[in-house]
Amino acid sequence: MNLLWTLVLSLLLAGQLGFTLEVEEKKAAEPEEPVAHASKPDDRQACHMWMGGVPGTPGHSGLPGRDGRDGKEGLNGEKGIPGEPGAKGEPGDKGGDGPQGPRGFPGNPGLKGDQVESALAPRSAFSVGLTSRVSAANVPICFDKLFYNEQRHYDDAGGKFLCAFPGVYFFTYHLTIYPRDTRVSLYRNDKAVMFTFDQFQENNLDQASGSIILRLEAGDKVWLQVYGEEKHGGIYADNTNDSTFSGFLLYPDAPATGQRR
Ligand SMILES: *[C@@H]1O[C@H](CO)[C@@H](O)[C@H](O)[C@H]1NC(C)=O
Ligand SMILES: [Ca+2]
Repeated sequence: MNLLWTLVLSLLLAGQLGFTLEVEEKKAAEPEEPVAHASKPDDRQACHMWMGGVPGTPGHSGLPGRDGRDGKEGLNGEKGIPGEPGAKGEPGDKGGDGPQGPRGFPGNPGLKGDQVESALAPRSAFSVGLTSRVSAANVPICFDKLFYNEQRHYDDAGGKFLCAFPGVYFFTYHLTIYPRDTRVSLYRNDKAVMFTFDQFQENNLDQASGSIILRLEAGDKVWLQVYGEEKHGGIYADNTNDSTFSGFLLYPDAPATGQRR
């Protein structure tokens, strides 16, 4: 290969040399031509005069050269146009619970409560009467006409008042007496504590009455009954003549009140 290249180059060099010599001869032969022409040979003219050789076949491509050295770092370019905002991202996961905050200040005092003592105070009262005459002795008189018995502390079937709240109680009775003498007692737990006696006047109507204040314990019982013989039972009642028995809690004992506060 090298040999071939050397041959080609030699041929070209020889051609050039011949051409130069030819020009020198022309100069001498034609001195009237401008000098400028002499220094710059006319190729076309030369081609006309020369018998050019057959162009050589193009050489094969050489091997690729080695990579050049890295160039110097260029200057910073101009600042680019800001890009458009990206799409909104999806919400992230919920975070965990934070630490407990500090203790708050004490609140303001509450408003004063309503007066409820009267609503919570124990209540006990009854007022009853007879619907018919009573003559049986030594048994509780059963008052079956109820004027008031809201707490049902008076047992209208047994005729006895049952104390629910310990305290001081007031009892009173107003009896119509007809047609015989009457002895009546107020009992507390199977013991007569008060006696009333009426002597009946012929062709008349009598009244017998009594009142008492007693301290009672829860469970105590109070009632009226005729004492003595049946002939002493003249407690009377009809549509227009009543015989009544009433009682109520005057005031409860302090402990009972305290329990309900
Ligand atoms: C009861 O009282 C009325 C008057 O209101 C009288 O007419 C009647 O006779 C009385 N009952 C008895 C048994 O006396
Ligand atoms: Ca009398």
